[in-house]
Amino acid sequence: MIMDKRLILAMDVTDREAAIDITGKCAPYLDAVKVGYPLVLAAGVDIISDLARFAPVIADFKVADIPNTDRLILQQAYRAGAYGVIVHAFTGRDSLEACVAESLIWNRDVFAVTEMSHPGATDFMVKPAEDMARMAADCGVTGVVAPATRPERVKQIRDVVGDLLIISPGVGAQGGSAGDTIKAGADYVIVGRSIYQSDDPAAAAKQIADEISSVL
Ligand code: OMP
Repeated sequence: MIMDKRLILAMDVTDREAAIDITGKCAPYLDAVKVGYPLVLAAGVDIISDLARFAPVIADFKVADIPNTDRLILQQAYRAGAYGVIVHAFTGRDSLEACVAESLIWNRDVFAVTEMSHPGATDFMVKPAEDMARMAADCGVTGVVAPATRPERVKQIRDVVGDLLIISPGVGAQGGSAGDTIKAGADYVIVGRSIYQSDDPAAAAKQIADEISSVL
């Protein structure tokens, strides 16, 4: 990924044509587009290569299984054209190592979730988040996912992962601010609803990209 706009679109609309249309319109303001279960289950896995025409695709499959199953899932995601895959870290070192090994075979990216952005993440994920981030860095992931809803946690996770990429969801609809998240040390913010539910998604994407460039 070329770090330019520092913005990743979370494309969670479930209509194939709308997903393609919105991504195409927003593409000038994005570094990547993230697709997950909502869109892939609705539109089929080919949506990954369809969207890859506009921007590198991160497959958000939150992979969380035994090493062999993880490896098989990543194989299919990369084969479908994903540039990166999001996996969970809580499954432990052997699972994460299997994901990194598969990413290296394909020369693609893999991102590990540390602490999630929603309120419920504070039930179980806050305490081990820094240990998970440390383990993920040790295993050689491309980057980690950290919460834009808690910029102070982005900062703490930055201290743990050093130069690793941090991608941060939770901007806009979940209450986080793009500028604060970048200032806290994230490399990219991930934004979904604030862009794709807007009457003018391209203008919304541009506004966030402008906000980010104003704090750089
Ligand atoms: P909006 O809340 O609509 O901007 O979308 C956020 C996107 O980021 C969705 O696709 C979520 O599934 C995803 N996400 C989070 O919101 N929080 C997390 O902690 C992790 C993710 C993710 O892995 O992308």
